[in-house]
Amino acid sequence: MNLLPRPVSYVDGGRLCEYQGWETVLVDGPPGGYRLLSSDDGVLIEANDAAGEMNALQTLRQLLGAQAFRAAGDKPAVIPACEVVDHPRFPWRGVMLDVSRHFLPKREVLRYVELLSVHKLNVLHLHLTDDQGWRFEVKRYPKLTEVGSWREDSRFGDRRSAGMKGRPHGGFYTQDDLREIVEYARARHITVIPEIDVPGHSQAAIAAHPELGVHGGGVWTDWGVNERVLNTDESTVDFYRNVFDELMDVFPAEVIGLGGDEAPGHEDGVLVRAIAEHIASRGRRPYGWDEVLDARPLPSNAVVASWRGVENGVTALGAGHDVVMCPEQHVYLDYRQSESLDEPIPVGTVTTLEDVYAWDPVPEGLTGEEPGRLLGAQANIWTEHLDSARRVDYAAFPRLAAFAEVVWSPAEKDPGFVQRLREHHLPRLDALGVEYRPLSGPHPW
Ligand code: TNX
Repeated sequence: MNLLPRPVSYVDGGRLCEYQGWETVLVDGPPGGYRLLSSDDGVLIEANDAAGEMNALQTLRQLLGAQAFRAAGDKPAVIPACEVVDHPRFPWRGVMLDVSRHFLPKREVLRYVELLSVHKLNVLHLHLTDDQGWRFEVKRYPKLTEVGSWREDSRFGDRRSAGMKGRPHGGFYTQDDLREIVEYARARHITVIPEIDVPGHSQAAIAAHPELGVHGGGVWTDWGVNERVLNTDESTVDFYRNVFDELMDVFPAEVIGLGGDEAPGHEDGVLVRAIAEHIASRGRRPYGWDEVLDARPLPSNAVVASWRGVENGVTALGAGHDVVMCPEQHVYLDYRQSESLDEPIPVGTVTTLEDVYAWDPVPEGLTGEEPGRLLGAQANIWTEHLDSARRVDYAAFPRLAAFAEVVWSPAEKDPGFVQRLREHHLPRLDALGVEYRPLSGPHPW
């Protein structure tokens, strides 16, 4: 079976048939699901909805072979005669991309949207601001990007970049850029969820507008938890209400991220609660890292991302919130892939391809409606040490393929996963030009 993510059922007809296009009909069934039938009569897709058709087309592309992931050719293709019955396990199959620590040009973000689609992932969470860079054009406050989007890349933390001290790094997306990304993703049934991080990780904003902070200071050139956080003056809350209004104009997503993580001195949650209430008052759903539980009572429609293990997610489910699991122990794709000293980016704890694949997003002991409020999971790609698309590729793949199968396929694990990946999926990533980490070991950079 060469399909990845693995479908619910796959029946190989044992023959090949000529491929001459497909026909789609809509039928009832689980969201995102489909049935694909290929025979000498052609390819029939029974899709449960428009997303289901997109998922079926990605499977069809897999049946066409790795060359279908290069340019489209006009020579006749053959595909197996088969029946695929398939639907996703979770509605939220996400990736968080940190475009603040290192800016990724728009074309690379669009490329990532395409890669998500290939893997039947459907949420792209963009971490647009942090201490080290503000990437979202705000028309009302142009200094946020004029000042806040540039810094010296002076402490890389990577022994091989010692010679790069002091090089300028930066960039930002215009609102039109972001609308283009949203539309490109929408066409692939991927929702783009933006995040502006408050009240910690806000030094880039404070560099542009010192009155927002408890201390002044420039765009941060260090990594980690920063003591220079936002203050809770009414003028600061108003400033951010205006920023989030522009954000919600650009991003139609129901879910809007406000960060909330690692903010020393903000344990009372006053600022998070004020922004969460503002987002909810606009008919949207505030979304925060699990520290936002300190800001309770939150609007009841708030969604919580459980990153410090899954326990905070379980607490949030108990408090009635919807939850997305993204524990750092399992799905932080910035973390190193082996103990080898040759890994280019020796950060975090070792998280192998097999570790990602072995993870199950559903903790034991959930009761009542809790399993239904566990929306799914996301893999997080923090980019302190990933300063280019090639480095993001190396960190993300092939672990993201394992993650995609975890959130799509039934909970039972397939002992043949790595072999299937090697034989059938890596050739597709090659065809797509993805610079993944070889299974044989670290890449000699
Ligand atoms: C913790 S996860 C952070 C990020 C870092 C990451 C590094 C989270 C909500 N906060 O600011 O980039 O660790 O792995």
